[in-house]
Amino acid sequence: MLAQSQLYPVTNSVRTSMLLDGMWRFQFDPASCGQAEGWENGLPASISMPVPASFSDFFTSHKERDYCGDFWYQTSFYVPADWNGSMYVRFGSITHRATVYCNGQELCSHEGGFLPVVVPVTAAVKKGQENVLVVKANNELSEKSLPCGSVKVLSDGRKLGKPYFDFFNYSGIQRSVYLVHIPQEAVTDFDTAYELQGQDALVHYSVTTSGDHPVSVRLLDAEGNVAAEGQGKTGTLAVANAHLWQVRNAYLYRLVISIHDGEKLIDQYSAKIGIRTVEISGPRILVNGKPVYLRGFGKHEDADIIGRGFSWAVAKRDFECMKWIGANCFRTSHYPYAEEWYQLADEEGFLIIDEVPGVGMMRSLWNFAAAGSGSKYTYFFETDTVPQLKANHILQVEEMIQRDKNHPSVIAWSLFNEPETTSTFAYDYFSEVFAAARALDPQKRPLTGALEKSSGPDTCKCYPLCDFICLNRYYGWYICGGPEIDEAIQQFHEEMDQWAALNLNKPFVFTEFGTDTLGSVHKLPSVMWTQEYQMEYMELNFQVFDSYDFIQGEMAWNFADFQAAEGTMRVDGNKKGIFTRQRQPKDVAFLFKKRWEEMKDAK
Ligand code: GCB
Repeated sequence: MLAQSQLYPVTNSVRTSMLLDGMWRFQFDPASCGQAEGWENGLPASISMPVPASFSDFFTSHKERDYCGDFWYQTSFYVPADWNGSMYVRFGSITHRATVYCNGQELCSHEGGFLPVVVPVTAAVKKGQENVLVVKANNELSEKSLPCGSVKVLSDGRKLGKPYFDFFNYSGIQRSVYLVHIPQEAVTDFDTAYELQGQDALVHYSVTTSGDHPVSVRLLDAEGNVAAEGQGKTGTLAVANAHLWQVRNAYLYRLVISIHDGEKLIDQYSAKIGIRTVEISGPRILVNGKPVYLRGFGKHEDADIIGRGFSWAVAKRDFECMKWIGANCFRTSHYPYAEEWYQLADEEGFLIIDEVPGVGMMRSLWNFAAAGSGSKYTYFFETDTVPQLKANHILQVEEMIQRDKNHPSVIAWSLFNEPETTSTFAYDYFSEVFAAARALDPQKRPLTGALEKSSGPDTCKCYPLCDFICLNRYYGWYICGGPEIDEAIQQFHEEMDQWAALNLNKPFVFTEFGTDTLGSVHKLPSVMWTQEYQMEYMELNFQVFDSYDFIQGEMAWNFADFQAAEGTMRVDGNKKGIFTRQRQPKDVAFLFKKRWEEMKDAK
């Protein structure tokens, strides 16, 4: 059980949430001297910095864009004199770790850059006055933290982050920040699980509060009419003629949870929920008992100027593009996204494979290429740092499930992306991570993880842990690209035939396949990097997907071009987008649109 409530902030008659987004103050601290010099009381030489956003792409020098080390943020907020409940500041995330101070007082530290940081401030604030909020953050990568990487120290002493993953190490306060005031006795958590019975549904619920006063719940339909009511912290609501949350046809109820003292309302919290079930049955993924074929993307939180910062505008455009192309799902590769993405997916009926930042668990700066080609590497799970890495991994799984468990859009948890999986060390490590996740989800959603090329049918020790199997495969790109593409497809079939021979009776989903493609380059006959090659590659991949009944999903890599670390393998970022970074379609987008629109929900 996490110490702080992860509930998304709301405002109602008893709760207030104030958005603290805007222009904050900011200062780099390359010598890590801020603490010794008392910066928690106020930054001595700060510049302005928008929140939420990654700091990198505002700058015009390499040193600042690629900054690695400690950096500080500061803002101030006013606390009304009549606030007598509990107060906390809730950051959607701070990348990758942070210590937070209020009026100079150190209040909490948090590890991990993609999940909320909830800071109780009740004892530190001055009511009826301005209060100073300071954050000391750090974006160094290591083999103990998620995602994994290392730090290189250059001869001038400057640190440089060396990600073991293929996305830019964007950092900062990248999601919204709220000041929240809640009653002393409050709802701190809730969860639901669903059972369908013909036209009706049972909603099993459980509520946690910080006190003993009685709890009541009401389920409102989309028009605000009461669909069911219940008393007590746990119970079951019987919903007659339940309106189900369906794939691309969402219906949301509102669960209203109240704590009363006699007639007096002590606290109230409400959230939208969707009634739906998810299960794996043989080689099928079932939503509400019906098979669904996953059509979609691996994405990134990534856009011009704001980097990994959340923007409603970017999210809106992405959903419109995904709807236009006929997609029904996406994976939050390679970290949990801002909560607003899930809220939109709940509304639009998109399915999400929610991924923990368990990426880079191979010791290679270009492990995406090493992975793609199946080259060998040293075992990652055999070192001294593993116990700490595992503790971090499990904590982030816990925080992710706690945060996202009530979203109907979330249909599965992905617990890794492309780690080393061929050693018994890897199996032992992931057995513990999977066991932790299984114990946490009240809806018992399927667990999985994305496997790279060296995790093959004959080598991978970890696929038995997965309820459905996700493969990242680049036959025709990292393997036998260009003139050898026919050879690549033959090898692809050989691998799939080996998987088929194992008779696993589980669904397989391709969570990555793709080619880097420059939106401006055409050539006939095609060559790698052209739009024509991306089309040919996809057509051949589709033939493979259509040849095996147990393949139950295709999620192209990537939805859009995105920024990555510089190097000879990347042309100003990864260009495998089906859309450009500005969210305009490449030619191949029309191929996907035709294929996906002609597909029924199930294959
Ligand atoms: C992968 C990784 C992904 C990379 C991709 C690529 O296997 O999971 O993070 O971006 O390959 O484009 O190489």
